[in-house]
Amino acid sequence: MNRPILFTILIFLNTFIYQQTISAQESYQGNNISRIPANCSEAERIKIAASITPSLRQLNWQKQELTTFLHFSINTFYDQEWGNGSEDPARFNPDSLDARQWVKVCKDAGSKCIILTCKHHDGFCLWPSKYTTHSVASSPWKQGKGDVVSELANACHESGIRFGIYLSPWDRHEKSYGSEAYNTHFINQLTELLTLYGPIAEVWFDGACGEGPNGNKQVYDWQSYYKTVRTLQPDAVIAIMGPDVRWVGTESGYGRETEWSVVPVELANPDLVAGQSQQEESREAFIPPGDRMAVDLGSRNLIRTATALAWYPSEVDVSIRNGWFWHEKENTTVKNANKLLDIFFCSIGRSSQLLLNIPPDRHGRINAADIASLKEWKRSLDETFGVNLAKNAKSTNQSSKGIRETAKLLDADPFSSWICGRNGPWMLEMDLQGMKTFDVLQLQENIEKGQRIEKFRLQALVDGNWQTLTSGTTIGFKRLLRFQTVTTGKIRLIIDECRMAPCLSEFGLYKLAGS
Ligand code: FUL
Repeated sequence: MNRPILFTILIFLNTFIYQQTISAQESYQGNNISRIPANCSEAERIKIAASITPSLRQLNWQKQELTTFLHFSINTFYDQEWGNGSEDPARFNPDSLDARQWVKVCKDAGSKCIILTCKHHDGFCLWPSKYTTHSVASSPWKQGKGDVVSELANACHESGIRFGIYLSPWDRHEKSYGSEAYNTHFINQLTELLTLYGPIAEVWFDGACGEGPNGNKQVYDWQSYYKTVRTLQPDAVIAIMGPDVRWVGTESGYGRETEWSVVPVELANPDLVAGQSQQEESREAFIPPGDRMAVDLGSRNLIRTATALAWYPSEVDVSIRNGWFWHEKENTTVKNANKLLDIFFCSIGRSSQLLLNIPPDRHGRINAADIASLKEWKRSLDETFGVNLAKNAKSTNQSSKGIRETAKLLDADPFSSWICGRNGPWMLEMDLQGMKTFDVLQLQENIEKGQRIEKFRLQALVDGNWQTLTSGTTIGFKRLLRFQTVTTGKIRLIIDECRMAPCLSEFGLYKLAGS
């Protein structure tokens, strides 16, 4: 063919493909809930499960990987975790509150979103709510003219980090709590937060309530709360007591080894979540062995009896300290970088979002002890994940088409995937183009196509024998596995079980910093 014509055709095709890619992203809708017809066959049921995908807001949330939680309020000044609502606002007086410092610390640690406890269970509001006097407006801080929510929201928007709100449904100060009038009060406060502070990425409704048998019982109007969020901030995910993000079931920082984002729809029922949430101030019940971590939420066996399935991904919340709020005595027991690294592998590396709490102190600043741990943690993460040692790998067991598609596993794009046939097991053999030493495997599925992989293993050719380095069950958005350090030039990934064809999007091999 004449060269200029060929060139023109190529440019046309390129532009066409590029536009297709752009419009595909813009028009992404997701199909995050499906009914399962009665008498559905096993194969149809699996096909339905494999075709459930995140909504756009869930997809954008999942990409964040790390969100930081800031527990800061009147409790900070009372050295307590749960206030009873009788706290005096006069005690709230940080002398050098610096929301920009909070944002810098969180951003430097790799966080993409910050959630602030705008109102904890004691009812004290960090913004001057029109609907109560129990707020910063009654405090000496900035002569009652301050607004912590506004300072943080502005600092977040300024630096391009997303902003989320925690608003406790349980309110131990508000007199209307326990009556229908409280639902109106709650929606009024929610409306203030959703309209006065720019874009909100996440709304965190806590399920905790410690009212004993003689306490006030509030019948929450969840549907109206959700409608308020959807109307005023349609891009925000509603977490925990909400339909978009599921609490993992522990506050230890360690998610499930087998983590399905596709689960029976009943798991999003707020009454069920509330029953499992904190009922007393002590947190001991929320760390192993007393946590609420059912091992299996989405296996074939479990979904066999489900009537509807939903994309409902998990969030792992954990504090960098023992408590959620800042306590001076905990300055010396901040989790160190190694502990945070372990948590990273067992939360983000188990297809969950990590919601890491970093509580500002009484000055209104994040303490040096927390910053030191975070810096060291980030340094070791950057060192570990800086270079994908498989980046030049070439597949050795596929057609030339297969080789091109292997490149999609190495392009750092979690939404481009390796396409393979329907029937397994599936094997990808790769030549690493030289001897490499590594001890971490990273796998990602293209969740725009669903979560499908159920069982996989990684092997290396060592002294002429294929040796299994590690194996696992689910992958989801991201799976990280550590294993004994190995040096090899050839590896293979075998996917033994999968719901329909695998849509693996990323493959990485790394060497742990300092190992
Ligand atoms: C729990 C609350 O009771 C704790 O105080 C904290 O806010 C944690 C994140 O959620 O349910």
